Amino acid sequence: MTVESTAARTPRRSAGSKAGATGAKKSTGANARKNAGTELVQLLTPEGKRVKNAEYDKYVAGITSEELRGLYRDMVLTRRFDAEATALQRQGELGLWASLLGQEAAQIGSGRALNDDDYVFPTYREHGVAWCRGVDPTNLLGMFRGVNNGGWDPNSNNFHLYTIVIGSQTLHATGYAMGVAKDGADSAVIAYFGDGASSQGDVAESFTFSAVYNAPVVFFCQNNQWAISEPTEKQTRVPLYQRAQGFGFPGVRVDGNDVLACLAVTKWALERARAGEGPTLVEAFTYRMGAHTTSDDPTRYRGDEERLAWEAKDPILRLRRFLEAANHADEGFFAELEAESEALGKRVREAVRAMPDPDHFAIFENVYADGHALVDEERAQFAAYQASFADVEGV
Ligand SMILES: Cc1ncc(C[n+]2csc(CCOP(=O)(O)OP(=O)(O)O)c2C)c(N)n1
Ligand SMILES: [Mg+2]
Repeated sequence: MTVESTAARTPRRSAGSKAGATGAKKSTGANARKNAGTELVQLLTPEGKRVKNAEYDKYVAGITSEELRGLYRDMVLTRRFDAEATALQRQGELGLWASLLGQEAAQIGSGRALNDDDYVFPTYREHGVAWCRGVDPTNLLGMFRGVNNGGWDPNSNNFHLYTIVIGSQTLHATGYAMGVAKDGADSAVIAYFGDGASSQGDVAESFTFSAVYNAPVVFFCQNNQWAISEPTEKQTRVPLYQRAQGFGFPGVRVDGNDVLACLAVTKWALERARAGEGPTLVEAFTYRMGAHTTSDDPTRYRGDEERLAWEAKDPILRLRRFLEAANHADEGFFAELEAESEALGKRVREAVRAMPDPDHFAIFENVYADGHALVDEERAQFAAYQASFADVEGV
């Protein structure tokens, strides 16, 4: 992250100027404090019924049928891609996969709230956000196949590389956001992390710095109830969104399986950031429907009842119910989407199988701008190691 990379952005609006792309009135600090007491922001019930919300309705007030269908399409295609990646791992085509199953609304809702010049710092599970940023899904798979160390250029889509070191991307996001503010740029930054990551020192440090420096960053915590096999009760004695209060900025808990609520709350938080009002913590209350990764077996530590209860709150099903009941989509739309999903699965499968193996020595490139004795030594050791296989084959 260079300071130059943020310098070209448009000038920052002053805190007193008119807020945000939606034209909605910006929230005041008093509103923010009021929100901190809200238990769960929900705009769509699990049955797909639209419920009114005095604070957040305005952020989705003008949404069209086409945009609603777009959110549905995003969630369905993301789920299809994710299912394909899980299958590819089972077939030995990927080394590992971290499924987002169940978290589609949290990711698509927040992802679609972003402007193009906002910057995203993801974990390793943000496949839906990547989709919203226009990162080709096949590019997400190279690292999981072990053929590259990333798979996309972060600056092409303002979507940073996946980060496996839990919580560390919140520090990167905070530093980047401080740079954005210093540049006077009119954009915001969003950092994704999990309930387990909330226990990391890096996250606490990010909260402190972003609050004190009024950094334009949204901390988007997907509380999917589990950190591998540890339940959220092992991370915190208070609801996670309430942590923000102690750092001096607002926190909100949103129904993470409600794509409309996630869109609205994230828009609100991003507008606060753009208007110079500093950080916000959004806790998207959701559920990891699958295993932590394909290396995990959740039947070892949680029962079926919990999963079944969350299945009834499925994010895709609830939007479908709403679309059908309110005549936003017809059968033709759902049938076309089904065909598009299958085509995506096929494209992903073929792309993964066609990925070339990397040059074994590429890992030694770009470590230093000029050569380095230690890297040269390691390269030579590695060459000898590779050659030892050739000997075995020759026997
Ligand atoms: C610093 C660090 N410690 C431990 C791990 C091992 N680890 C990988 S994922 C994970 C749990 C993360 O849980 P959470 O933050 O809730 O995110 P989720 O996987 O549920 O999306 C842990 C402990 C790691 N990758 N990095
Ligand atoms: Mg978690």
